Amino acid sequence: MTKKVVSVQDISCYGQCSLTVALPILSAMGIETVILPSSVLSTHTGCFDGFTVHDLTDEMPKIVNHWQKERISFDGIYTGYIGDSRQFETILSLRNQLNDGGLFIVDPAMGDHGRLYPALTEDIVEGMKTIVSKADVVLPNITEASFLTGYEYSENYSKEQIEELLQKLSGMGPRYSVITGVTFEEGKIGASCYDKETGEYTYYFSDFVDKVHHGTGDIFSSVFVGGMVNGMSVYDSLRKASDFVVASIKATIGDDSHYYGVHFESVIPTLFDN
Ligand code: PXL
Repeated sequence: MTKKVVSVQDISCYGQCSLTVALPILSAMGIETVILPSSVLSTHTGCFDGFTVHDLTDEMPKIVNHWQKERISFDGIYTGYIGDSRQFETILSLRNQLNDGGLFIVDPAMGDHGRLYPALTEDIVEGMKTIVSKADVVLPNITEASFLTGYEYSENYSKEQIEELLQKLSGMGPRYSVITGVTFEEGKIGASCYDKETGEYTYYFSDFVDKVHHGTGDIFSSVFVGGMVNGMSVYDSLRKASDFVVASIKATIGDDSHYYGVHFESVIPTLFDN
């Protein structure tokens, strides 16, 4: 049966992140993808000045209420960038529409390199904690994990510190805590997962290629969500997501005009295989 996932995040019209990457990726993985846009921006806020923002906080509960009346339900709820803290309540009410065995997956897309994204404030961190506490899966990078847990941010975490951070996240609620952008040795980067039900840590590392690219967190999360909702193992979901990000970055090398995202389109066919 085709799985159905609703993704709650902004539409950055230009810039290859959030819904404009989640939609094609989840669809390519055979998942019916429903969207609940949280805002519409002219571009993402990562490397453009003067971006416009149209907030959709008031529209979101109306959309969810209509879906509730229509008895529409989901196999997954996947949240990303949230620009207004009033939206967390709507997300929690949407959670009632999750099918049995469905996954509530929170990518707390709030920042990178130790800082919050420019348009975000502390109340987003506080609100994000409320939905993380109800999530099955949380998918932060190291910056976001530090904001959520109160850990001091550092570029260099030891394996023990990452595992402590994973434990802290799982103590907030989720069964699966995944931290992305983890590196313990030069030239390798990957993701780590702690499953608090089995007590198991899972790692997947790839070669670090080129430089840090914007939008790769959203691409990783979209593929990981697709894998988990389709019933793949944690390891295979980490592998598929990491390999897809690396292939997308490789497809972008040499195109300096593409500073704001990665060319993931040409590697979409690799999503069709396990
Ligand atoms: O990629 C995360 C993201 C999503 N949405 C918006 C952003 C960013 C990162 O900068 O600005 C609007």
